[in-house]
Amino acid sequence: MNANIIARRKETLANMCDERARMLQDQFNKTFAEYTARTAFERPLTNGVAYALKVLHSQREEFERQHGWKIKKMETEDQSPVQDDYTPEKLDPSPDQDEYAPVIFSQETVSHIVSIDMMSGKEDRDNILRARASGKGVLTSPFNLLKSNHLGVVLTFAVYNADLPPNPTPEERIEATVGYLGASFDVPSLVEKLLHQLASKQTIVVNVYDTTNSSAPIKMYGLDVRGAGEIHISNVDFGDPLRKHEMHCRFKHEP
Ligand code: WA2
Repeated sequence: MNANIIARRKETLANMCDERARMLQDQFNKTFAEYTARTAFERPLTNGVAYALKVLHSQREEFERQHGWKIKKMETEDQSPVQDDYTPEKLDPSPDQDEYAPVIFSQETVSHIVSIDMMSGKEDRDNILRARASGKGVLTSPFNLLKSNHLGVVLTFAVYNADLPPNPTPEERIEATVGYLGASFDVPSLVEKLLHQLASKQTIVVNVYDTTNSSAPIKMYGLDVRGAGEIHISNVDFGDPLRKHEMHCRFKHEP
């Protein structure tokens, strides 16, 4: 055979193989979306779950070829005020970085984050770095979630390969990391839903704060409360020892 024919055969094989690999991959994504939808009742307070892959810069080209899309950069709030036509296709490709964390699987409810590099958003990035070095579930501070633009938090767990040694050091954890499983929580709607289940809505005013930085608490839920009146503060433990939260309650009417 002449060199031309050999080259053509090689290209045809590559295209056929890529097509089949992508079909299998799409099937897997569909399975993730269906499974997470079916089990959504077990996570009543979450917006949606997604899985992002650890991709080193040296792997980017091969990754993008295999998936048939480019790794996108997350738009910050000022670049994208609430817009309904938000689609990954309209986002810019991520500039070169040492590594990326593109979302490859998602629950339907957060399908708008597929292909976005989660390391390009400050809160998501901090979570990813802390989750993989610690092996613990970690929580972000409250920030405006993509698309909904509601205040929320993200919970992240790192996924490791089988090479993770027993009693690993943070470096060994980082090395053995393959991806990140995360869930987003829309705080206003979840607290609202919860409080509605209690019969006391007319009686008390509830506020929830992130008090991790005690001199600069961040309000996560509730309207500004004017006037004094007796206040009770309850601690709320969301499972990340690095984050502190409080619920502040008051009666609406003085006795
Ligand atoms: N999920 C949903 N909406 C978001 C968001 C997010 N992160 N970040 C900003 N808006 C796949 O930690 C890995 C989910 C990130 C996980």
